[in-house]
Amino acid sequence: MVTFHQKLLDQSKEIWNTILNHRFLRMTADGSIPDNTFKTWMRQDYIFVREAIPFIAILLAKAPLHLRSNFIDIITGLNTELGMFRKNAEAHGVNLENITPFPTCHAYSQFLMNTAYQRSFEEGFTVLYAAEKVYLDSWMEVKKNLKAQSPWQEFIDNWTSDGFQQYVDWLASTLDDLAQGKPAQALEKMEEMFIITARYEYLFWEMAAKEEGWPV
Ligand code: MP5
Repeated sequence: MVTFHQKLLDQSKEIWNTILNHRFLRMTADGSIPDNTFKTWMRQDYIFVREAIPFIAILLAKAPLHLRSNFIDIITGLNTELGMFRKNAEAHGVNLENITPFPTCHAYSQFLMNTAYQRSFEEGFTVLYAAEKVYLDSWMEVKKNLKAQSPWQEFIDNWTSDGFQQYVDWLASTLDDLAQGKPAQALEKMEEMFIITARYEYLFWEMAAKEEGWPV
């Protein structure tokens, strides 16, 4: 039988392929990415990771008891990751003070908050799985096609580490457990959240590649 997370991945194959072929990832792998483009991503993702902490905290409040300590660990991990961003920002002369989210980063962060507050724990968990799985697969794609050591190596290593892979595997199997026995209508909502998240992930690479900004 196909597991629930596998079904989600099968349903979004086309979106996934489009994400993995994104020029941001290709240019990062072959070393042709302009510094400013990568730094744009760095600033925006710093905001995203920072805003992911309250998203996880709200999910923690809704989480079944046996998942609480996992959620505490996720928050700690995000906090550590912010330190990695600050360290690399300093090394590359990127200012992380007074940065504001671009439209896509803003909308995606708002979507996280709205999901955590308004939707079921299972739907929120689906969003978390989708976001992490995209990052694992995206950075794996970069690693696979890497031409030489990258100036952005620490980011590549972060989301391709054994620890991160194990975390994403855990998310997948926990999602399968959560989906077990749920009515079709609840599963459909989870499927919808998965696709919306994957689409936001595509937009996030696009935002960085075109250095989006606000038109006015
Ligand atoms: C992640 C991220 C992965 N950092 N940014 C986006 C836009 N999507 C997913 O999350 P984490 O918590 O950094 O592993």
